[in-house]
Amino acid sequence: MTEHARTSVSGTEVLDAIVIGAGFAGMYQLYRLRDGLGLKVQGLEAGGGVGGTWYWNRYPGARCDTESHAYWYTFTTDLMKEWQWSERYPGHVEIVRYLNFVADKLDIKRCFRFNTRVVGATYDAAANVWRVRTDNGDELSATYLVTAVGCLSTANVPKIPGLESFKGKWFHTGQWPHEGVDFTGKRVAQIGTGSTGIQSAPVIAETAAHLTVFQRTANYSVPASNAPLSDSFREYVKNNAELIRQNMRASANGQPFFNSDRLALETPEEDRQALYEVAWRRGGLQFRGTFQDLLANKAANDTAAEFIKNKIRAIVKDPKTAELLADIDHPYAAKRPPIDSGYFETFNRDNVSLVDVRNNPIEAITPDGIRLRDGTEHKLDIIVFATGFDAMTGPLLRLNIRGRDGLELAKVWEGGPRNYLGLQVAGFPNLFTVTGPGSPSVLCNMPVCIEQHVEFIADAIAHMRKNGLKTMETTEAEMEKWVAEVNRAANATLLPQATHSWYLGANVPGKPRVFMPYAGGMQNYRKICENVAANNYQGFVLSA
Ligand code: N01
Repeated sequence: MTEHARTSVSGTEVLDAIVIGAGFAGMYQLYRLRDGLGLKVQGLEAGGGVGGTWYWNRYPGARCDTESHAYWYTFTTDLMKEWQWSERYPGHVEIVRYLNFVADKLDIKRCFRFNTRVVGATYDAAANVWRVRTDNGDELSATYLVTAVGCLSTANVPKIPGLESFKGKWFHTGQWPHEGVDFTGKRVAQIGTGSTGIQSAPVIAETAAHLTVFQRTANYSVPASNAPLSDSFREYVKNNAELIRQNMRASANGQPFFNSDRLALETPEEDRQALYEVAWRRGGLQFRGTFQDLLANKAANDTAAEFIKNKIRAIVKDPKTAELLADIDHPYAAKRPPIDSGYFETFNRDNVSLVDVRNNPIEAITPDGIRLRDGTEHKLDIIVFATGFDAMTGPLLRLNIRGRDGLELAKVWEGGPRNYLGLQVAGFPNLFTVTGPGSPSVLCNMPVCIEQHVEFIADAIAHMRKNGLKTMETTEAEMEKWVAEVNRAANATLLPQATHSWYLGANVPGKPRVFMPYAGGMQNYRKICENVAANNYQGFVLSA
């Protein structure tokens, strides 16, 4: 590491950059700034090791929905050739192992302070530095501050009256105990049927005495069809690393496959069903790409929705349970589409039941379990909250960031997130947010959008240093234009029609309803950013 530290007015060392988070984003950002630009960089991480999302999300069945040969770094094909995945979708243990492999390979860990949570960051305009405080009492200063805190790292535990009185144990899937949870012989409740709940229920059911799934909103799911990878596929990946990387970078969702050009509505019914059937058997997120118009046209979407609902009715034996599971009120993939390993089949087990909390909501948690509005009480030993996250804005707002003149990020985002390209907020010079709201992030395969942001930020900082520029900051006007573009892109799809989606912040009571991720496609977003950089970082004010 080259030393570029300078001394601040107060005498404390000023780093070049601070990177918050040691997941996919923070690790790569630290590496790019340290080894690519020769900066003095300090990483700060709340967890006890690298992994980010995967450090915390160790719940039963936690597995990535993106196929393993696309869920890794692609900035160098060397890493792609050195690592071998064991299954079609990587499980959380294997992903953490992979990230440790990369961290060791890049010699990243020594530059991170683990078990260190950032509790405040304030811009000091006179010194042009960010002053960062941690829960260990540390104070650090740096010219550039990069947040790499993930989009789904602030657990949403609903405020249900009586939780503190519960005599059993409760857990949130996103803060899962590292020693695991033993469900053997226990009466378990799972609240939530999003991607997480759909993964965890089948695994919890294997050992619990009884599992009761509390469903507020029924959800689609397509089989993952997970399986061990064959040697020949692994060989294919190794020999085609560059092609896979190019395809991921060129596709709308950062996946190694492209959506079909076929239109559902122009395909005869018999062929359409046959194509859905093939996609169902192949499994995975690719189902969404069966037709081009699925997310743009409601009538087209209805054909996919009906296909999946019929599958649910065919799988689940109890007609009442099947109807409840198939009673889905939003277009397919307007919420993040889950994939599963035996989710609907789980409801055929004798030790699993489904409870509708849409029409009969949870009223309270009692010392012995969960009570519903109609007075029914479910006696429980363990409650699992698979209730999601205060997504995208939550992880940033809890950093307690203040920009120029003490301007609070929370104040600027009172009515919902506003920024430019998902990367910068006016009033917060030299602060960069990797996969912030307003970027493709959660609508894309995360490592792909992370790499693009990390590289953009590193290039921008290199540009500033080369040209003797001290600050980079966007403007109110640029933010306004970008927010309009984010809204335009979302409204061109069916995504906003799922009114209870976390994409809109609707899962957190009181959170502003604003469509947060950029739905214009990763490949288009990449071009926008390339043009911005090529035009002297258009939309950012660079000051000497
Ligand atoms: O969270 P969610 P998640 N009472 O918000 C319900 C990523 N991910 O953790 O829909 C009763 O989707 C809520 O009901 P409703 C992926 O991007 C990735 O499952 O709000 N129920 C919903 O059913 C995903 O989208 C992977 O009506 C309550 C559920 O809890 C994102 O993480 C795996 C409730 C929350 O679903 C989040 O998924 C898993 C209440 N008070 C997740 N509050 C991989 O790729 C909430 N709910 C591996």
